[in-house]
Amino acid sequence: MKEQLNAIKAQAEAELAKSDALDALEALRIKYLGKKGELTAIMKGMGKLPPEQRPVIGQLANEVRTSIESLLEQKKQTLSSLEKERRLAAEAIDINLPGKRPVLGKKHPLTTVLDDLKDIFIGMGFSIEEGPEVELDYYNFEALNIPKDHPARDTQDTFYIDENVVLRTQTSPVQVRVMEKQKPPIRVIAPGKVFRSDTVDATHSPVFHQIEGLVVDKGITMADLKGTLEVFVKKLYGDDTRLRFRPHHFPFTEPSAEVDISCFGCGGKGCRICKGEGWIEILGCGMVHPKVLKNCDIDPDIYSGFAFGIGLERITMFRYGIDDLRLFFENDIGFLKQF
Ligand code: 2NM
Repeated sequence: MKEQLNAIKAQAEAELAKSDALDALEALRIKYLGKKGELTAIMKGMGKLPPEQRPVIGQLANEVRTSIESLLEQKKQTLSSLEKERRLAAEAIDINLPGKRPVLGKKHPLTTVLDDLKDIFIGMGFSIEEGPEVELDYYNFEALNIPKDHPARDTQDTFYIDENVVLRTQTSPVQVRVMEKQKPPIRVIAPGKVFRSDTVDATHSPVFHQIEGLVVDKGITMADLKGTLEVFVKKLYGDDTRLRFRPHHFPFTEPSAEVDISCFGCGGKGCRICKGEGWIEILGCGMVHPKVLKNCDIDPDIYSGFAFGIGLERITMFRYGIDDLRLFFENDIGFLKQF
């Protein structure tokens, strides 16, 4: 029996040494140590031994068992770590490969210019106000001293939702809402989309953007209007830019003016950009009409104010030398990538 046990030990050692996978290892464990295994069979046969041999063989059998167990455990550790290394090698990521660059979008040119404009006016103490694009007739027209028979109300010019609701044709209704809820001093700009029933061409679109400004306080004069616009224009187009105020008419301001700036293309000599004029029209403005103040419950005998309106597409076209307004709305990546 002693020889048998030693033979089992030697055989187990040899087979374990050759074993190279975890499932093969498990098969060996069953073969030698399992219930029907070779060692178990010997242990079971111990009862037939003469009594004096039993402890000797018993001890040897236990030693063989322990030795095989510890060999199995060692081998299991080795194979597990080999397997882990193999898996790590197979799953390895080559960090030398160039990554995929995320495609970064860009600001739309209209947004860039609007952001510049906001910065300039915020720097002068203005705050930014927004309001509804679908607006009551009252705020879009009536409160702004544009009566029922005014040509601006023609269905040719305005998108009507119903008799009392329109798509706003300017952002002045935002100013009216501000004057209703907030008493002077008021210093706000209202940027946003406006809508007119126009046919699309290089300089017209039924949807475009305006920035309107409003200042109301005691003692506000045309000089404040001119000073504010001069600072704004010089910050946007450069310190050499000159301004020219031409008398004009708006129903909501009195007096009213249109403002031209000296052409940034030629400095005033006349060129293709200014069509030989030397001047370029960039905005409309005026002193808020007393009736408009009264409509908002602001006393025109105590307070006065100025307002102005700037077309965002127009000043953006001048800034970048864009000659067709439709480019802003076509989402042509080739166009948008240039800014
Ligand atoms: C313009 C030109 C002149 C204007 C007037 C007002 C309000 F609400 F205070 F009466 N807001 N904006 C205004 C004045 C707008 O756009 C060319």
